[in-house]
Amino acid sequence: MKNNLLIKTTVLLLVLLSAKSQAQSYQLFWSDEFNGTALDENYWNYELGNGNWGWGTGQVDYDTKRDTNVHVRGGYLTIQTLKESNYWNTDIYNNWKQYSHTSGRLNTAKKLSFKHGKVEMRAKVPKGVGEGVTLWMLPTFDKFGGWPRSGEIDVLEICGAQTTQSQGTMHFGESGNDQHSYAIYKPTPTDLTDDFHVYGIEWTATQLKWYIDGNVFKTADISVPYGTQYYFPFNEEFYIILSAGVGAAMCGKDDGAAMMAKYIVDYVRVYKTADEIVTIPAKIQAEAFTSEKGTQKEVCTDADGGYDMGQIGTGDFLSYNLVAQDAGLYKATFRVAAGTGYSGAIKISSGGVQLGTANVPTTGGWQSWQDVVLQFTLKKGVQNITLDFTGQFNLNYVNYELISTEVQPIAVELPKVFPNPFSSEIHIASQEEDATVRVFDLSGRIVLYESLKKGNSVLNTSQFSAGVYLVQIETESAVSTVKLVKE
Ligand SMILES: [Ca+2]
Ligand SMILES: [Ca+2]
Repeated sequence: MKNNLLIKTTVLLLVLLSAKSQAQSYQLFWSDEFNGTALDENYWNYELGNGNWGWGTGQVDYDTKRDTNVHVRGGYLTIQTLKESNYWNTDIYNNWKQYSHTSGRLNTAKKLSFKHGKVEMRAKVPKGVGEGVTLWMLPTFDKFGGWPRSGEIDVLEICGAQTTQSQGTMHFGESGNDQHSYAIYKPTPTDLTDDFHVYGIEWTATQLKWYIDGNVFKTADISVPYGTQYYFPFNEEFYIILSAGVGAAMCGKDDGAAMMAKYIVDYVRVYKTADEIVTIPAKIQAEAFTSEKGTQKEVCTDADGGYDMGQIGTGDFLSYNLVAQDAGLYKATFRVAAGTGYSGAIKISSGGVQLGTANVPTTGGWQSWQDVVLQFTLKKGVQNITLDFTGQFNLNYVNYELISTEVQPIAVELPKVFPNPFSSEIHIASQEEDATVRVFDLSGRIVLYESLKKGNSVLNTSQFSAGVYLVQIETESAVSTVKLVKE
């Protein structure tokens, strides 16, 4: 008995210790405390209108960005549903006036996507027949196809007529054959509208866990197939949606009472485990992506060894969820290789904003590595970096260096340099007004120096001897270097 108790105690202690160390390993990845005076559109998008059949749920409200429907004040985000008295007039330029209700709907698509972590929102939800408020998540890239194939995670769904409960759900399955699994939390006798509560989800590679005020009410193992046929699509990037509305099939019609319901959000926070938060400046290996399309990891024989991402083709992409420690001007060095006759380009964007395009030259071999450089500014904090590819080449890593914490204008498209190999001429197509070109031979000697105007320029290279040259083009916003071969 005594030994048994000791074992039980030890096991319990180990469980507690491991739970504690897990809890401790989370760090804040991103948060909006709503302390400003306007919605932070670096991370939030307004979704306007009524969507297709009331955003797919039968909601009757028109979502606007009017201050009366969505505002940030006094440390809170408020989304307010309003019953409109003067709707259905003929003012086609104010579309919301054709709807009986207005409300708000926000998402973080392309701006704050992430894979795994904890999402927590402290909010006070509204009462009101027909009202419905949600915090939910959709996949950024629909990797497995349209809804519900690529999944949906509903952190909270609360109907204004039934505010003693919240529902947590996950959707997956086949088109036209939605599979879902849900649980309802009833903090009886508490009415959720009485006070603020913390609504959260913990999301790992193997598990989804829903909780309110720390009370877990649903746990789903997403590491095994659901039933005998459905694989869970949740190991990809998702983004957050916050919405309030009226008349969704789930919450019913409004009862005619004047609606002044307020969905008041104190904060939304995203935590990740320390090892899943990747900060820049740093060298980011191509294979450390969070989502990808069409590429394949392969052994790399470049100086740093490891792996590269190969099989890159037009339309493919790699995405990374990084955190910039400072705002400022960054230099990105893309380590690329392209076999003879192959080349391409990398369009880099962050938060949906295009930062620039780096041209990838032929390097003469799929493991013959070269640097291609691009400069651009980044804001401080979470970066949803996407590398969109054209052409065919391999990528080993991207080295992000902070050049200056002074904010610079965002780079425009880099000049194009061709052909490669060249003989008596090099052509340069530049989108910027003033640029200088320096051509170096392999000993580092400048063999040509010219200023360029916007448009197409031709450099006479007939006097160059055969061999390898570096063509460096400096514009106001960027310095790019490509390696060319004279035949
Ligand atoms: Ca707040
Ligand atoms: Ca690599």
